Amino acid sequence: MSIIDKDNKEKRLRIAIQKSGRLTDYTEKLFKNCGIKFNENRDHLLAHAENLPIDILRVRDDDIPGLVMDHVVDLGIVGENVLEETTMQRQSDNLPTAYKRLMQLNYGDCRLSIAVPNEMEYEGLHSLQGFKIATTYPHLLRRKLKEHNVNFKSVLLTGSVEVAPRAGLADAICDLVCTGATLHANGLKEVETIYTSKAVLICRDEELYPEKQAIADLIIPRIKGVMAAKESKYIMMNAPKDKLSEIKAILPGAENPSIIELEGSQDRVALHVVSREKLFWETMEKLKSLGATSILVVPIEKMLD
Ligand code: PRT
Ligand code: ZN
Repeated sequence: MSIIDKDNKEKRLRIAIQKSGRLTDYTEKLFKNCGIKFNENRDHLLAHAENLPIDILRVRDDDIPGLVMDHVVDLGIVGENVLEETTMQRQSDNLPTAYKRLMQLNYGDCRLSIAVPNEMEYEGLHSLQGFKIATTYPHLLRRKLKEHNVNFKSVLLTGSVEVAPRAGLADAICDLVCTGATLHANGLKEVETIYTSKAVLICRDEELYPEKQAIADLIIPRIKGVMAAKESKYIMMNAPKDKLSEIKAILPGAENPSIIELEGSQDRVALHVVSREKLFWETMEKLKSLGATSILVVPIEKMLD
């Protein structure tokens, strides 16, 4: 019997996530915050959620788009870079490429960039004419260079791309960058960003069985709620009544703050507000200069509008 039997196939929502890598901790934390309880042992390919009809399939990130496009799983979380590259690869292989993009998530940020040795004089994409470029993303690279009529040869590497120029395998590389430290450590400089990426939640492009749709309808708003909460803060302070309008004007997203009387005080009140934007130190300092005291900025765990 397959690890996923027929009954499960129709009734339990299947979600593919990265087994072990840069997206895994964030994804597992997201699921926990959404109230999905599951076995955290990453050696288990399939984890059944304990409290909801959800099965989590742990796989390599590169396999996630195909699992969704082939309808093996219902939802998947993957980097946009992998999704886009795999889509183009599958198009050239005449494989199905349909999927629904449900939402971008707020982790997995990176960019796909071209980098060349530090000593090279780089004057624009035409400087790459005739180059050998090592990459794991040949389709994204080709799409960009084709737009600029640059001919090149791609050298496909699935790991350690950054050592290719030094090893004499290529003249330049096209790889994911986050802080830039890896490029720096390998004597390379970033010269062009060709794609920016975050993790995304995708769904198979087909109607789900009603039981599964009901679970999806339950957890998708929860995921949105966790995302929104992460960006939001609960701000509290005590403030002079005669400065309230000035204070409200500088508070991000403070259209409807709660104003609460302070016992024993005629001229000061407490102000509470949910802000969907970041509150910068500079704003807090301005609030203080307007007479606000006890300014507290508290993270929000969950939010349902
Ligand atoms: O085993 P599996 O195939 O599942 O994992 P993987 O090794 O292919 O992927 P993994 O875990 O490295 O990355 C998963 C996803 O995280 C990527 O597809 C991106 O969407 C996203 N992501 C975010 C990154 C980075 N940041 C990142 N910095 N993926 C890779 N890197 C690598 C990059 O390739 C380079 O080697 O980190 C290095 C550069 O980092 P900096 O900080 O030195 O610039
Ligand atoms: Zn991978």
